[in-house]
Amino acid sequence: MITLYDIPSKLPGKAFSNNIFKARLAIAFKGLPFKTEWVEMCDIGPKMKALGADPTQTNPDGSPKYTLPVIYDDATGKCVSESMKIAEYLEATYPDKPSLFPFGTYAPIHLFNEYFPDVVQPGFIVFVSAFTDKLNPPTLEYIRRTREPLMGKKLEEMIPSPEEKVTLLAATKENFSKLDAIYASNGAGKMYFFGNIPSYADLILAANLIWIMLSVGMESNEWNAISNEWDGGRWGTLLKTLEKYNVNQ
Ligand SMILES: N[C@@H](CCC(=O)N[C@@H](CS)C(=O)NCC(=O)O)C(=O)O
Repeated sequence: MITLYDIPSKLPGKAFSNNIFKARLAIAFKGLPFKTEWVEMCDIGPKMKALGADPTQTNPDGSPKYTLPVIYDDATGKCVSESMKIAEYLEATYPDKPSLFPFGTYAPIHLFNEYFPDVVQPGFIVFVSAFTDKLNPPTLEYIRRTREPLMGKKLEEMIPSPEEKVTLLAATKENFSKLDAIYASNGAGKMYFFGNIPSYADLILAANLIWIMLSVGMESNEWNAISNEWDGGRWGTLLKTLEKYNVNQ
């Protein structure tokens, strides 16, 4: 059984992180049974170190930094850190399950993974700042402690004004339209990055759409616009076919 380490929030499904949704969707897409172990952000370092997970980044003081997602697979005894490495591990270890990298499409999917953060970048602060009141106190306190000194301001001061939000979302919409043209180049009716075949590229997109939906609120005008109006409803339609992989176990 695979254990997925994820950060809890006050939301009903607890999960909220875009990077961790990538791993959650990838495990479910493969059809593998798994369980979630919830780790508040302040506990990621000590818990992942004790588990023997690899760090993924470096702290400002030069020490190794641990991030989630991490998985532990008791069938192989392996611990894997970092969402793309997790997808590659699942593909290599479970080749007979539905393919995350159909026809060996590793390079284009790596490219997509590098490119995608630029698509959401203008709206990033809008989306992350909306989670502040949805986080559990230990995680919120950790974010304050680690981010406020770096940014030189309080979290509350990082929340964009309603006017700024409109501008940032308009810039995000423009980026999504460029991605829409890329998807549309496959031809009419072809929903996925590789045409009719879903892959990890689409899961990267779906993970971020779920994160955006939870951030702005499923019932909000923003989510209605993003899912039903932006790019002729492409993103909402795509998410409808992939949200079944947002499994909470
Ligand atoms: N490229 C990494 C990014 C992982 C990442 O930044 N994870 C965040 C949660 S979304 C984290 O664990 N942060 C811990 C921290 O900042 O201390 C991946 O995709 O796995």
